[in-house]
Amino acid sequence: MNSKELYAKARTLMPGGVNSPLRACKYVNSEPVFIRNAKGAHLFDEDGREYIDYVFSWGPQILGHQDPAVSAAAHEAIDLGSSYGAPCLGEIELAEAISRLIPSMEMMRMVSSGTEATMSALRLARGYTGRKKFVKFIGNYHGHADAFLAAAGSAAATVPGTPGVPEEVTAHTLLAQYNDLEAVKALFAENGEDIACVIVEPVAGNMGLVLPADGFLQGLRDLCTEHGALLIFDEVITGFRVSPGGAQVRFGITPDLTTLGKIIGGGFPVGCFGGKREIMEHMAPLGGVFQAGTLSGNPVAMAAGLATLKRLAECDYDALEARTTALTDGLAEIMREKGKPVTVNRIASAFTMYFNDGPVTNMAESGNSDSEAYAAYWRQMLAGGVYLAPAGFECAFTSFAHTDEDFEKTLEAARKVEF
Ligand code: KE4
Repeated sequence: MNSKELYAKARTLMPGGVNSPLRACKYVNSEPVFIRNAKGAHLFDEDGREYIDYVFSWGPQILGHQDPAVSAAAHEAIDLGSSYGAPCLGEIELAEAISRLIPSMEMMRMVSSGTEATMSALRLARGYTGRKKFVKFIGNYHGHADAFLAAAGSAAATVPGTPGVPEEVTAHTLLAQYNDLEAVKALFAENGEDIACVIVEPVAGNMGLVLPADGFLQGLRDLCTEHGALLIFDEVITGFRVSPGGAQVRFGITPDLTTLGKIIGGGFPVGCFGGKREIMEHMAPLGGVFQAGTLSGNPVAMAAGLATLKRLAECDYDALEARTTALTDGLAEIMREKGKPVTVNRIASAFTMYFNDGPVTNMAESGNSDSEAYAAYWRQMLAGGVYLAPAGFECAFTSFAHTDEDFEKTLEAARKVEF
């Protein structure tokens, strides 16, 4: 069956025919293509078409698809068994590797998704401080646990309100605009010692990419320290993406807890939360804060994650950042030559090109983008063999597998876009 036929069948079995809303391509008024396989920086769909990928499974595949070392590690692991439900060496090896790269993570726990990581980190912050309230930022997305579904980003941004989330749950969720430190100060002034934590994407990736303003992250650090609240960096996207040690190493800010996902699984389901030993020791079975998971620390996923981090240690992040800057400068110039105002926000190998005069420093400014122009751009780039995020409020990613030829073909496809 071709993608159209597969999509029709999928819609009879799964809501919207997908297992995650973004994949339905509603934002770009399109139907999804069904991917048969992937290799390097390329995807191949069920209709025999080939695409240059800039989604990479929403971030995990920074090395490109089927990196030989990662695939070999997964094959080797699965030949030993797929899941034990008991401690295994791989959990120690991946935790050690993460702790070496992100020193603030003295102790950690593996889970199976970013949602589990952030949900558990919030519970830990509440259990550790004995406080209920917490601060998140409008347009930040921390997965779909109830408490976070207030003014969330990513696909949640397209769902007005969120049926099924009782207001009693989000009553403790305090909101501020991203980069608005004064608003956070006001929340602490009003709620002071009732705030358990501030959770933030240190580089926002779910309202499109938005960089932290100078002093914003340090300001959050200082406010949390002053009021005895925990600072949680949600590095599910930025971890090992914006530097080999994530955003906290790149910006030199130390959070109390960090959440990870995506890249650390090497394409397999892995999430992780961790931080100061003294805080983490409040987790069961040592402490009273409960969390558990059947497939946590899965040996195959651990092996793929470890192989990924080992391979990343050989990669030149600065070179990829320079190549990504050149690509995005080229895309922006082409759009401007077509009369379309665009703003590019970027860091390392992540970027968003907004159809917007800019600047884009928060969700309100991100929302001022021309979504119709993005949808037209997305559809024509897809027809031109380029697979971009099917939503204007997501990041696009380059990888260590992209070639100069891939980037040149991408620019060529952009030159053919008409509005
Ligand atoms: P998962 O539960 O999807 O593994 O992770 C949730 C999550 C937590 N924190 C951040 C900063 C995230 O970006 C995410 C998930 N990201 C979205 C896309 N931006 C996943 C893709 C999807 O929802 O289909």
